[in-house]
Amino acid sequence: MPVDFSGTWNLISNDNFEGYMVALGIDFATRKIAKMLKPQKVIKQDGDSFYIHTTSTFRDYLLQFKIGEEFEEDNKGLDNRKCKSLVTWENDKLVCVQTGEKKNRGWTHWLEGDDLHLVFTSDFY
Ligand code: VL7
Repeated sequence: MPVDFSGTWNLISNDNFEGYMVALGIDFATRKIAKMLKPQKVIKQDGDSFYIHTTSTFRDYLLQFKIGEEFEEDNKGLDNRKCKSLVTWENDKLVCVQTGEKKNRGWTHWLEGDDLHLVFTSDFY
């Protein structure tokens, strides 16, 4: 059985989200608001097609992609830097590489028990 990320997910913790936002150069005021948020994610997985809608009281972000197909991402309302993104499977993990100004930028999603995990990476410089 392949992994299925479909569902509605609510944030329960955001360890060092602050550090990631600092690495992206998000200003102090925005960081203070952003780290208090409890965003909700609605994920729809249909074969290799994904729809990931993250909503919060402050900002929303919609991501749609197909596994193995590179796409332009604008990160609108986040750090607003454009990048080229590619999502692939690494075993049961969903791994995104975001090529652009920030080196080693990307994220990984995986399931563990009843929880959805998400780790972001980015170099500071
Ligand atoms: C959220 C990281 C932080 C600026 C606002 C925060 C608004 C609610 O998790 C996300 O999607 C994953 C896929 O699940 C990767 O695309 C979207 C990323 C927030 C950047 C920058 C803080 C301002 C949070 C949208």
